[in-house]
Amino acid sequence: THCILIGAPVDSGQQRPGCLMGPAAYRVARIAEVLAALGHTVEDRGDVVPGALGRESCPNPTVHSLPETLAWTRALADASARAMAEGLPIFLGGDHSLSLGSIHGVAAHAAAVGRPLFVLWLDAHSDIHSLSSTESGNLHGTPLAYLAGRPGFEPFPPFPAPVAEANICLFGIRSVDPAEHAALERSDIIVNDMRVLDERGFAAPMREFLDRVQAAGGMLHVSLDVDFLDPSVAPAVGTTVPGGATFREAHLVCELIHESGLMCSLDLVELNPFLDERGRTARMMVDLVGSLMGRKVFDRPTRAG
Ligand code: DIR
Ligand code: MN
Ligand code: MN
Ligand code: MN
Repeated sequence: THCILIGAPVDSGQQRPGCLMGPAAYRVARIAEVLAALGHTVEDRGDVVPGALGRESCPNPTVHSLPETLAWTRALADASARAMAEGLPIFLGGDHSLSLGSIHGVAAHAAAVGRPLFVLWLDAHSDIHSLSSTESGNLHGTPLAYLAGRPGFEPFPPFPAPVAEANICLFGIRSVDPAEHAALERSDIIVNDMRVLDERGFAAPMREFLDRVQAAGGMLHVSLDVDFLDPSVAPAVGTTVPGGATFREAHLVCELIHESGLMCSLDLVELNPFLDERGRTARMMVDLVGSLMGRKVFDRPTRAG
């Protein structure tokens, strides 16, 4: 596979500084070398630079940094659509608002080639607020509503080819705001929250979803939020939530995705290296990328320290 690394040092979607160091941390954790060692070709396109800021606003006064997030969305959508034509883009975030742009470009490409797009959301949160429903004003909590083509995104460019809600799978969620709960209740989005995964395990629900993508001849975008993981294995994120995926559960999910051969694009989001313990979370994420791209946990060399 031709892997295209795209740095997305976005931090306008939340309010804790540090996410803009994410792309550098992934490079220091040797993401390119890990991919190359698995036999992939790797092209690092450096960091995306957003264009000039506009003066957009919206009626909800809690929403902040809207012009910044719009500038990122436009620039990332562009970079994403171009990369999709040439390989498998891996977006190095940056907070989760980067997915407003990355998936915009992925969806445009999927529509152009006439294949249905499926989205797997590995996260503690459901990120399905609109600009009007968000209470925090943090736009990293909105990309799922945008890509589903839901209303309430007025200053944003219209989403090119909204993803059918039955093609969206939330996996690992355990923190859902009341407005998000209401939105999910009247939707066809597949919700594998932690309660479901505790009862059924991780493998069966993941296989069910991957089988649906396969049966539809679909393309799969994977959006991996650091807080999908339990804070004990991935502390470097601004919004830790206890009770997340363990090391083994997360690698299992990644190996199943790899074995399906369906993944066309990947977001790595919410890493905040300023909160990390000597690069531990960055290395954990790079290890998961290794599993997503063909490494087996049993093949991993033991790592001292
Ligand atoms: C919360 C937290 N639902 C919000 N969201 C996220 O601010 O809307 N935290 N995505 O990572
Ligand atoms: Mn942003
Ligand atoms: Mn998220
Ligand atoms: Mn999250």
